[in-house]
Amino acid sequence: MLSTIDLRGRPLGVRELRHLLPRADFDVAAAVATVGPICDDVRERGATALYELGERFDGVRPPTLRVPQDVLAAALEALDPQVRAALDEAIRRVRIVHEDQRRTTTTTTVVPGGEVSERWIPVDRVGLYVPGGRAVYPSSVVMNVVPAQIAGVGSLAVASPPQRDSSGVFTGYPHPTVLAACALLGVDEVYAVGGAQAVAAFAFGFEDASDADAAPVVCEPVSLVTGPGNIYVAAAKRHLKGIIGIDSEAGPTEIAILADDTAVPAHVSADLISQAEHDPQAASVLVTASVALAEAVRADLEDRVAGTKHSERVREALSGPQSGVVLVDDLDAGLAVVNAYAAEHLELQVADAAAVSQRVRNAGAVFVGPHSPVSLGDYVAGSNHVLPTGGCACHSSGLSVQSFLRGVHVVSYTEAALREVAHHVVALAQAEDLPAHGEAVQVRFDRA
Ligand code: HSO
Ligand code: ZN
Repeated sequence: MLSTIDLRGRPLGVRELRHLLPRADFDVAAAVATVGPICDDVRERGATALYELGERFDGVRPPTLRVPQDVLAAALEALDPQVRAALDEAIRRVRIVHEDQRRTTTTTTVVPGGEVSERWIPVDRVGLYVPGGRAVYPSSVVMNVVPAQIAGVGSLAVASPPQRDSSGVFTGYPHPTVLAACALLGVDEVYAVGGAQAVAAFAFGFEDASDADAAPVVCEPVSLVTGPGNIYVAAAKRHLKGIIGIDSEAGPTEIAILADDTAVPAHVSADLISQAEHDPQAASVLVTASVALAEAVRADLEDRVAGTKHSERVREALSGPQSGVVLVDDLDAGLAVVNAYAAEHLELQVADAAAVSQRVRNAGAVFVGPHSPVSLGDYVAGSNHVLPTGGCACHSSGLSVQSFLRGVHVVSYTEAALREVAHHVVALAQAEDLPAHGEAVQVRFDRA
C-alpha cells in the first residue's frame, strides 16, 4: 500500500511535478470514449434507454423513472431520527455558509450618464446529480440543493441511481435516505437514473409514456448539471459540456495531506482511509519531509485498513497509482508539490497550519490544523463537498451559490454620454475594419 515517490534533492518545476505525482492511469479523458454511446442512446431513445440502462448498470429496472410523491413522503416518514437530526444540522450549517455567498447587483457609473450594472440571474432549470452504488449520499443532496435554492433557481430536479436491495416500496428507486433528504429540502422532482445516463437525461430531457393509464411524464432539459459522481459521471459532464453547463468535474475523490512531525500518525492514516473508502479509484496522497512520520503512518495504516469495513476497496485505492507518499526536502517543497497536485481536498497537519494555508493556491478545499478533517467538511462543517478533482482545482471552484448564477452586464448610456465617446467607437471600428459598427453610433447623431 502507498508507493513512495522520493522527490528529495530534486528541485522540480510544475511541469515535472505534474508528471511525477501520483495520478490514476484510467482518467476522465479515457472514460469519455465509453460514455459517448450511452449519451447518444439516451438522446435517441429517451425513457426506453433509461429503463434499460438502469437494468444494465444498476441491476434493477425502476418501477417508474420519476419517483412518485408518496414514495418521497414515505421515505421521509421512515427516516431514522438520528440521521434526520444530523441532516437537519448539516442543512442548517450549509445554509449559513452559502447565504453569505449571495451576490447583489453592482452598478458602476463609468461617466455621468453612462452606467454598467452587473445583475446576477439564477439559471432557470438545473439537474443535480447524487451518486449511489457503493455508498449512499444524502449529504450530496444537501450540498447540491442548498446553494441552488439560495441562488433562486426556479426549477430543480435530482437524479440518483435506482437501488436493487432496498426492500418493498423503495426497490428500484434511489436509496430511501436520499429520497428523504430530497423531501426534507422540498425537492419533489426526483428521477431514478444514475451514471452517465443521468447527465444525458438532464441534457436532452425525455418523455416517459410507459404507463398507459397515466399521462406521460416529461423531464424538461436543464441548463446546468452539478454534483459529484464516479469517473463516468465526470466523463459525461465533460462530453456534454456546451449542451449543458457544468459545475466542475467532481470525479473520484482525492485527499492530499501535507504533514510534518507535529502531525498525529493515526489522524493522518485515518483521514487517508476515509476518502479511499469512497472508490477503488480514490486517491490518497501524503506529502511530507518527515521520514519518521511517513513510516509511522504506514505502520498505522496496516492495522487500520485491516479493521475498516470497506478494507478491500480502501486497499485497492491506497495501492493504486493515484495514491502514494511523496517525500520532499522541506515545507516549501511540500507546498510546491501540493500546489502542483491541486487536490480536491488538502489537509494541513503542520505547525502553524493557519499561516501555511495562506500559501496554498490550488486546492478544491483546504482543511486547516488537527481538528478539521475532511469528513467534517463532507457532512457538517458548512462548506460544500462538491469539489473539482483530477487537478481541475487549478482552474475551477467547488460548488457554491455562484455556480447557479450568471452575471449579466446591463449597459445604459444617455445620448450625451454616447456622443462623448462616439469618436472612439468609430476609430476602433475602423481599426478592426468593421465600419458598420461605427456607423451604428454615428447614425444617431446624423441630422435628419
Ligand atoms: N468526500 C466526498 C463527499 C462525501 N463524503 C459524501 C461522504 N459523503 C467528495 O468530496
Ligand atoms: Zn467523503
